[in-house]
Amino acid sequence: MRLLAAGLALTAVVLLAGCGGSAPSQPSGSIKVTMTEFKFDPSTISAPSGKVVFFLVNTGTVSHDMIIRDSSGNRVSGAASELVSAGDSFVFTVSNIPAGTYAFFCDQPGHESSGMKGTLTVT
Ligand SMILES: [Cu+2]
Repeated sequence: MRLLAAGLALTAVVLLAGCGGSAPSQPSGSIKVTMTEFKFDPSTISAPSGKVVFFLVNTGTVSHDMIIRDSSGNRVSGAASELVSAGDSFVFTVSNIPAGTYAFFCDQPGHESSGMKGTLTVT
């Protein structure tokens, strides 16, 4: 009985480890953006208005995110990604963005001022 419990616990650990390693693959039609310390690549992005899907890939060593601001400096509603851990990727969908010029940046302390920002042109 004790052996069975140990076996089940081991199975659970293996299953959890398997889950942690499954990063999403890039959705078709998405815009791949690589995040490192401290930049986005590319930092100049163009996209058609409406639904825009970013595929964020963090190849750095600390967590990063991506927030979109309009030309007035206000954050665009629904345009903030989750925090993406080092080595992880995240599918960041902005459901309805109007044409215009936007800025994007990483909201982690000090990252934007260190250069982690870019320009998004929506046409
Ligand atoms: Cu960052």
